[in-house]
Amino acid sequence: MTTALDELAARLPSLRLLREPGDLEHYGRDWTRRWTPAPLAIALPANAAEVQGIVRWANDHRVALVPSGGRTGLSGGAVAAHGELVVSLSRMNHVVGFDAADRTLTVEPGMPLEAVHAAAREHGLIYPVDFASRGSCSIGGNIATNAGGIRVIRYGTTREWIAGLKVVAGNGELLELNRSLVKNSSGYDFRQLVVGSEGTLGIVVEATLKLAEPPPPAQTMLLALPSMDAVLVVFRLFRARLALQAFEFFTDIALRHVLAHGAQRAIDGEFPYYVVTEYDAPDAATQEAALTVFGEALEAGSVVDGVIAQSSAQAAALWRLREGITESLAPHKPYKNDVSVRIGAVPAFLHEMQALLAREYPHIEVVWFGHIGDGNLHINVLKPDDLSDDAFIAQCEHVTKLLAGVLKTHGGSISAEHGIGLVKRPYLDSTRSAAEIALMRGVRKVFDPNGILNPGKLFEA
Ligand code: 2HG
Ligand code: ZN
Repeated sequence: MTTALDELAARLPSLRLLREPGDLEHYGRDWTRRWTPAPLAIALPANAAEVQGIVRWANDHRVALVPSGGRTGLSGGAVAAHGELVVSLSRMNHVVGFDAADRTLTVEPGMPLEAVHAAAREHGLIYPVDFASRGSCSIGGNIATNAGGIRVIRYGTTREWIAGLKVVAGNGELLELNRSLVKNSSGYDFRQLVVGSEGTLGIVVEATLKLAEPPPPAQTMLLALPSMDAVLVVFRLFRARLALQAFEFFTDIALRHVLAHGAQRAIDGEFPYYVVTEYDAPDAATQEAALTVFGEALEAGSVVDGVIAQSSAQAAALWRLREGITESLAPHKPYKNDVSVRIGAVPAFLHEMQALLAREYPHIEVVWFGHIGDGNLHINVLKPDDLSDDAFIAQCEHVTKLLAGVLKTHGGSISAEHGIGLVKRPYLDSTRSAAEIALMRGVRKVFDPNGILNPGKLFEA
């Protein structure tokens, strides 16, 4: 009997297909680790024509597709647990071109973020979106989730750096979105609709990225702080007086895990909160200004200790305290919340959220960290050894429902930068109105009439 997969192989004879159990396991999951991978097979297209062929085949046979990048996602957006064909873009990982006049870099979607950074630097420019999984995540996945990271405070999210996209829509059409134009007032901007669509509208086969001038030389500072209120006070002070590139906070519990994972302590003593901040400091005057601001914070009691990196190796060691958190928590099977509110709403939201977490997780370790300058907090709840996986997730989902309610009253979002995927799907309506969700579903129907692209992600299939 000829299977649908045999027919795909016959249609696209040079398409690489993997069917070994080890490959199904590897490509069927992302960093969530909650679902058991069970894809039909893995396709590794080499070009846009093969992607188009796969999408047309999937429509003919009504086979669901899961677009797949570096699978570093934290919301289950790249999980294939129901016989889907995983479309891994990992072989489409080349630079297509650089345009000096436009200051754009055109790349294939499977390129790791770190390789994009390196390619931009070859031209004396930067691609400024950056975060800890840079070595493993892919630019296509960054686009699918509108990834943010540690420099949003200066540069914004992925969305702001996309000049144009080539996308194979769910109906098999190859779309060239925005043609990398700076100005284009000709109707709906489908490029921006695809950014953050989590693989439910189309598969990105090429992206033209905007590049920027490198920032001035920076200094990296680690601060120890007495309270969450102090973190907010210091943020306001530093933002007013320094040209911030990053302002990231974490708690003592996060620090304990990173240190246990091999990072080096940079400040002696125990403090409840820490901040890693980076700011432009190209000359003696700006470095002096930073010291003055630090001194003022110290005198006011909003900072208790601090250290300024004296070399790039020291700066990297300070960054490791922040960037190593996710990896250090992974063995504890964390349940992750990734929430945001407007910067102005942070203090009120924090107080309500702190009370909620203390009440609902009395005997459970909860680790906070994140991009406080963007109004974005990561809350990782660690599974106690004596609780089963299912009981733990049930408890976390109960609390997330309450948290979603708090977010709704503060006008926030249940997913700041990780995407909705499978994990946040039940809470989408805390961030989007019923009218918006209905429109989202309608848009999906137009792009993907048969619902073959990443069904079940974002909303129920
Ligand atoms: C980060 O900011 C990432 O490091 C991961 O968004 C956050 O592990 C997390 O919850
Ligand atoms: Zn983050």
